[in-house]
Amino acid sequence: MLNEESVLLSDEFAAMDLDSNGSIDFEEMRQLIRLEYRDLFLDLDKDVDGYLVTTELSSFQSDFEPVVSEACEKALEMEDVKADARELRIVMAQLDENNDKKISLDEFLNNQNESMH
Ligand SMILES: [Ca+2]
Ligand SMILES: [Ca+2]
Repeated sequence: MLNEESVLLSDEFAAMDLDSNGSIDFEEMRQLIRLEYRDLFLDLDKDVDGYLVTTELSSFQSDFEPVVSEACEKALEMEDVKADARELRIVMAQLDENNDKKISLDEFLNNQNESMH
C-alpha cells in the first residue's frame, strides 16, 4: 500500500545521497527534511506571498505539537479561545519569531530544525 511512497522515498534517497555511498549522513538528512518542509510551506502559502498567516495555517492538519509554556496555556484559557483557533495561535506564537503575525519560510524552517536537536 505504501509502494508509491517507497518509490518516492528511494528516489529521494538516491537524490540526497550525494556521494552515493549508500547512506545519508546527518547533513544530507537535514537538507532532505528542509526540502520537505519547504514543500509543505509552499503548499500552505495559498496566495504565494512568501508568508503564512493564520488563515493559511488553518489548513495545516498535521501532528505538529508545539511546546506550550504553562503561562501561555493559562492566558489562552482565560481568553476562552475556541480549541481550533487556540491551537493555531499557539502554532503561530511558536513559529513567529519576530512577531509580525506572519510566518516566513526562514521562521518555518528554523523551528523544524530546532525540533531535531
Ligand atoms: Ca501567504
Ligand atoms: Ca514572522
